[in-house]
Amino acid sequence: MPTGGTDKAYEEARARYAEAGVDTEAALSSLERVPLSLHCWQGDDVRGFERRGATLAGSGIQVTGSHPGRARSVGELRTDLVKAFSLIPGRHRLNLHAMYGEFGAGEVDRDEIGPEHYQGWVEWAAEQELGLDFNATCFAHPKAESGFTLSHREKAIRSFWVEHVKRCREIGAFMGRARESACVHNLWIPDGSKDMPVDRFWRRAALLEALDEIYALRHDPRHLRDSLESKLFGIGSESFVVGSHDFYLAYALRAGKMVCLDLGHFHPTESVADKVSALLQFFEGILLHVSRGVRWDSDHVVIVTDELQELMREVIRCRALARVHIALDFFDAAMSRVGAWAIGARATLVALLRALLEPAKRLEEAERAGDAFTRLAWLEESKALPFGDIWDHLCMRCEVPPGRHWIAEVQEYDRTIAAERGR
Ligand code: RNT
Ligand code: ZN
Repeated sequence: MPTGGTDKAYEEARARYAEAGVDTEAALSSLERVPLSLHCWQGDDVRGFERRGATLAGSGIQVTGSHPGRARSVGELRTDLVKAFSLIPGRHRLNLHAMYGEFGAGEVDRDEIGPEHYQGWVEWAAEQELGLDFNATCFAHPKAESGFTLSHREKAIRSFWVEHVKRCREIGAFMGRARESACVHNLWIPDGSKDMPVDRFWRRAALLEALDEIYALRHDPRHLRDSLESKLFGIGSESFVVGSHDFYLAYALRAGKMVCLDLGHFHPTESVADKVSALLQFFEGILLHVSRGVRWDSDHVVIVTDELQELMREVIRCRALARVHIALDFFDAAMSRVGAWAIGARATLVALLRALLEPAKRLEEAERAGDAFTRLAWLEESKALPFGDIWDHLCMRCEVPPGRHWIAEVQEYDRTIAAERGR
């Protein structure tokens, strides 16, 4: 193992934090227990393993870039995931989409899938000691190309998607039972339109009816937790999205479900961080899709932005680590797929660790005393604490490359993969 941070550097950093009233050991052991749900779809540019082959037409999402080496089979995807996990400190989860089942030689349509198609993933996850999360795939399918699924005008198409999502919940429950860890099943649908519709009401009534049908079957919460993901707009759904934040917020509260907050799905000046303390007054749990919006794209590779930092601070300040499920959601075909996973997951953990290392006591005391100067001064002062040495120590404790060493590992892996797989 290459050395980036040394024990001496850690001890010095630990003393600096202690002067600010921060216990770095406590922060590290909290962080080590946080599972991130790593999204399988970064590994193959959201293509999946269906025979038909997916196109993202009508889905409102798009993958751009032509860097070689995307995973073309379940075997390649697993190899890449093992590499990615070896670069991310801690024990994590894998987030699968329905289109990533193992369907054998024949064509299995979305309304025909069952637990048997995910048995291989469950076995692999057991070997790798990973929890599993799951998502219905209501896009990249001929019956989704109009841009509508659960709120489609035709009853037969709505029923097709209702059946798909019901089966996905059943598969999720199967995964949760098998892995003895509740599977989060998240539902995102692309439904929306490019131009202003005149009948928004009908679409939302249709979606409501479909959701009631989907969630009529209650699964054991020890196996399955449901969440619903809203969006503000997508490519081709600029004027209207059926599943808006208001719609799902009201639905989830009534139905006892979670909402999923995707960082790329809100107005650019709207603070997702600010929603955490509001929603946790009413919801037992929430799901985060950690992503990065840039202009019209909601899925750039995650980096440590102020927005991400603020979100993680709120999770920690609300003492809500046990109630907030943290999943990643981005896709980029312009760089090493494994490298993108590593950047995004490490950035999320960096933001979390920084939040855990906040001089919380000093800040809270100052705030309670009405001392605005001391509060702001400590927020600024904490920026200069030697964070890098604590992070490196964590990486070494978890036996993943610290410092800059992970970059060379990705470069080396990428060269080998590119040579083997090509474009
Ligand atoms: C799309 C949503 C959704 C997808 C994945 C593939 O805007 O964010 O979560 O990215 O389901
Ligand atoms: Zn998302």
